[in-house]
Amino acid sequence: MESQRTFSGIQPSGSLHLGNYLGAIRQWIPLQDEYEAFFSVVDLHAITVPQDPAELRRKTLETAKVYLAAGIDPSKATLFVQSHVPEHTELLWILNTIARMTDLERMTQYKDKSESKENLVGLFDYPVLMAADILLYDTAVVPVGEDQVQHVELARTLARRFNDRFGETFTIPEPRVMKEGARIMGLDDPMKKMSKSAASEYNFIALSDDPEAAKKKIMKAVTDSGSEITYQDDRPALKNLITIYSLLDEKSPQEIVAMYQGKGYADFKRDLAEIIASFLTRFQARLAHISDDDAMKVLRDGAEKARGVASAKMREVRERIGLLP
Ligand code: ATP
Ligand code: LTN
Repeated sequence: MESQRTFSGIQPSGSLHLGNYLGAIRQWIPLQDEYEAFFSVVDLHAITVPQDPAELRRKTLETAKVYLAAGIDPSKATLFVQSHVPEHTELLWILNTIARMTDLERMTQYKDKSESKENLVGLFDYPVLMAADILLYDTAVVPVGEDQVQHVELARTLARRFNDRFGETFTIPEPRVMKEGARIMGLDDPMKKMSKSAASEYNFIALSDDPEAAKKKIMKAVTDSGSEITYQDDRPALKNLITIYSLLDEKSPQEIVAMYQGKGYADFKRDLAEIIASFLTRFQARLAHISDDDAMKVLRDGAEKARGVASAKMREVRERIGLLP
C-alpha cells in the first residue's frame, strides 16, 4: 500500500520563534516516519506583505536551515522552496475560478492582517494559494497551529467542489493540531498569540535569540495576579509559561505545578529561563553546523522531487477542466 502524504509550510517572513517551533515544526518530526512528507518554505506566501528582496532570500535559506536543525531529515522528507515549483501558482489560478468571494471574506487571518495594512489582492487570496499547496500533493494530513485550521478547511471545501464538478481529482485533507502548544501566547500579552510580526521584541523568543537575552525576556514576561504556581484558564500568562516549560522539559503541567508548591514566580521563572537558554544553545549549535551550500543542495533535490509529483497532478487537473493538451 502506498503511504499517505503530509504537507506543511512556514513563511520566511521573519525570525522563527518558539511558537512556530512548538506549535508547528516540532510536530512534523514524527510525521516523517509515518507519511511521505513534504515541508516547504512558502516564499510566495511571505510576499503578501512587503519584503526586502535581499532579506527575503536570506530568510528563505535560514528557514530551511531551521527545519534541518529541528530534525527534518532530507533522507525521509522532501524539503523545498515553494517558488521552485511553479505548479503551485498554476493551481492557485485554477482554484481561484472555483473559490467564492464569500469563502474568503470569512477568513479571520485576512480580517486581522488587512486591518493594519493595505488591502492587497494577494493577501485576500492567500488561503487559495495555501489550498493549492496542499491539494497538489494529494495531502491526507496537514499539521498546523490552531490559527491555520480555517485555511485547511477552505482547502477541503475547494477540493470537494472541484471533485463534484470535474470528477474525483483531489484527496480531501485533514488538519492536525497538537493540543498543548497549539497556541503559544505572547510573553507581553497572554491574550494574543506569539508572533514574529509583534510590535515588541518582548512578545516572542526567536530561535536566533541570544540565550542570555532570552532569559531576560522570561524574567520580564507578564504574570497574573496571585503568587502560587497554578495551571488554570483564568491565569493565562502563567498557563502559557507552564505550557512552554512542559513542552521543552517533557513534563506534564501537573508535574510542574507540583514541583513549585510553596515556591513563587521568581523560582519558576528562573528555572524556565534556564530551560529555554539551554534549548536555544543546543538548537543554535546544530544550526551553525549546516552550511549554506548544504542547505541549497537539499533544496534543489527537494524541488526536483516535489516537481515530479506536482507536474503529474497538474496534467490531470488540466485535462479535467478541458485545457487543450
Ligand atoms: P506571524 O507571527 O507573522 O503572524 P506566524 O508566526 O503565524 O506569522 P507563519 O509562517 O504564519 O508564522 O506560521 C507558521 C506555523 O507556525 C503555522 O503552522 C502556525 O500555526 C504556527 N504558529 C505561528 N505562531 C504560533 C504560535 N504563537 N503558537 C503556536 N503555533 C504558531
Ligand atoms: N499559511 C500557513 C503557511 C502555509 C501552509 C501551507 C501550512 C502555507 N501553505 C500549506 C500548511 C500547509 C501559515 O502558517 N501561516
